[in-house]
This record gives sequence, C-alpha cells and structure tokens, in this order.
Amino acid sequence: MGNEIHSDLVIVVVRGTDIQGGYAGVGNINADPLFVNAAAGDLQLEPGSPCINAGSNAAVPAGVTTDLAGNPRILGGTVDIGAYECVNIVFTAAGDGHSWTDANNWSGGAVPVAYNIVTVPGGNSLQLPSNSSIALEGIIINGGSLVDLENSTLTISFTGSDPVSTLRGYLQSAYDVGAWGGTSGLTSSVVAAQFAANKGTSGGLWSIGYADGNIDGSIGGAGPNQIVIGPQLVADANEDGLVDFKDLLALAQNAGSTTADWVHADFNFDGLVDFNDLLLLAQNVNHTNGNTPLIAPSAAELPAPLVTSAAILANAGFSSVLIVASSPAADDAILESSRPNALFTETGAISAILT
Ligand SMILES: [Ca+2]
Ligand SMILES: [Ca+2]
Repeated sequence: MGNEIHSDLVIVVVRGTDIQGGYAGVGNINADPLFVNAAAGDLQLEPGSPCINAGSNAAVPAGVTTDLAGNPRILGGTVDIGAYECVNIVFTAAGDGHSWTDANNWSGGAVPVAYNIVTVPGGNSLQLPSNSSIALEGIIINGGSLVDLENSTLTISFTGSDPVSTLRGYLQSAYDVGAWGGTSGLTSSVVAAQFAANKGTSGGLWSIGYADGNIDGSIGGAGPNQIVIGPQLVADANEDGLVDFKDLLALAQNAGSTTADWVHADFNFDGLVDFNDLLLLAQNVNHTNGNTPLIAPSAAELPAPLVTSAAILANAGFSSVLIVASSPAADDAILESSRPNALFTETGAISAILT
C-alpha cells in the first residue's frame, strides 16, 4: 500500500485527516478508519474508529451543524474525521453491566439517544428503564444477548432498509414458542411475569406488539420510517386496547400469509398467520388493556358477523373455528348455520370451538 497523496509541483497541506500510508501534517493519523462498509460506499464510522473525536472543531465551517447523514456534526465534544459523526455505539457492560441508563455501559460514555444505532454484542443482558419511551435509529442484538423492554416503548426511526423483519426475529427468539423463555433477542420481564401468572386463567395475557408506519399506517403511533414496539394484549392486532372482532377480522383476512407482522395477526412472531395465532386470539378474546373482560355483547350483535368470520376461516383452511356467543340461543344459531360436527359448551363469552 503506497501513500494515497502524491505531490510533485504543489505543496499540499493536510490536517486532521486519516491517510492510508500516513502523511505529515498536524493531526493526521494513519490507521484503519473502520468504515461501516467501505466496499458498499458506506463511509460512516464504526465504534472504535480512530477517526472518532480526532478532528479539529476549528476546521468545521461556520454554520455547519450536521454531518452528511443529517446527524449532529459534533458529538462527544470534538468533531470526527470524515463526512460523518459516528452514531454507532456499543453496549460494553463496563458500568453496572445491565442498565440501559448507566452511561458507563456504552462505548461513547453516554446513554443512547435518538440518532444512535446500538449494537449489543453476544453474552449481554440489559434492561431498559421502566415507563419510558426510548427512541433509536437502529438496534442490533447479537445472538446470546437479551434486551429487556420492561414496560417501555421502543421506537426505531430507521433510515435505509426497513428492519422490521429483523426486529420480529428478535421477538420470536425471545418469545421462544410461547413462554418468553428465550435467551436472546428482545423480551419484556414485565410481560413474561404477567404471562406466567395469567396463563391458563381468565386474565388477559400480555405480549409485545409492534407496528411499522410504512406498512401499517399510524397504528401504535408509528409514523413513516418508524417501528414502534411495546407491550400489547396478546392478539390485539390493531393495538386499540381490546381483543375483539376487529382483531379476528385481521386474522381472517391474513390467514395463510407468510409475510405478516403483528398488525396482520402474526401473534407468535413467526411471520405466518395460522391456527397458532388463532389460538392466541382465542385465549384473549373480549379482554381489554385494563385486564378486565368486556361485558358480553348482546345476542343481537354477535351471530351474523361471527358466522361470517367462521365461514372466512373455514374457507382459508382452518380446521377449527372459535365461536363467541352470548347465549345458548346464539350458539345454536351459529352452529346450525356453520358446521355440523360441533363440540361446544355454553358457559359464557367464549363458548364453543368447532372442529
Ligand atoms: Ca384490538
Ligand atoms: Ca404466527
């Protein structure tokens, strides 16, 4: 590797620059700049880059307050060498080892803020503060690390490609087929405790829902290029705080989809809408986010739409259909009009499963 700068006839003055091969000048350094992906033209800096805080603030032109990506031009007190300030930070666990809010746990010595992309190396377990709204530009959770959302909301305002499938993967890994017992990914200790306490009872079960503003509209408060992740009732697809016919409708309309997210009724994070998602909805139907079952709707309200939904689900290939009815008379009407080999009881709001 030769020098990148050659000069025969003119005098080149170079200051505050990282030059491969080295070059004499005030503040010049000669080291791998640790670009995010130089081959792909991404010259943003990785954590640990020698260019971080190695520039000269005096060399920043007056009026320049942002870098090429629109992030603050000077972070950490001193400008970085190059066109970008480093927004990538790494969880080092050098503080108390687990608290999101301990500045000493982060490579930049500061708690992540909205323009940061956070990387959590494998082997860590860290916890967000409770009752908070955390905003980031991105998060990378390596295998073997668990990030505890607590009861807080995480908003990812991404630039570039949509990370929703990656985030769904983190949730699926932590969900671990139903018990939030996974050892890596994105979890919630609050949801896990509530899930364990209420599983098998009549209490409404909680999970972690997410909405992508680019795919789902404004559900969950997500805007364009935003994904909002936070505790939701299991199967509350439209995140309105109750599990009802609207959520069943989302499931019916997306049954069989292999690219679905939470809003489209993939409640177990596997990207597929199938009977497993219907079972989760069945456990929570009629519950509100106050964890209180709704008063059963009147018989006059329910039979017609439920017969319709049963037909939709049957046509979509479901072998079993949950029926919600408020009276034996309503049950009978539904059964007579849907399927002949019915197994059901008349015990309340959830009163029949047809197989
Ligand atoms: Ca709902
Ligand atoms: Ca699913």
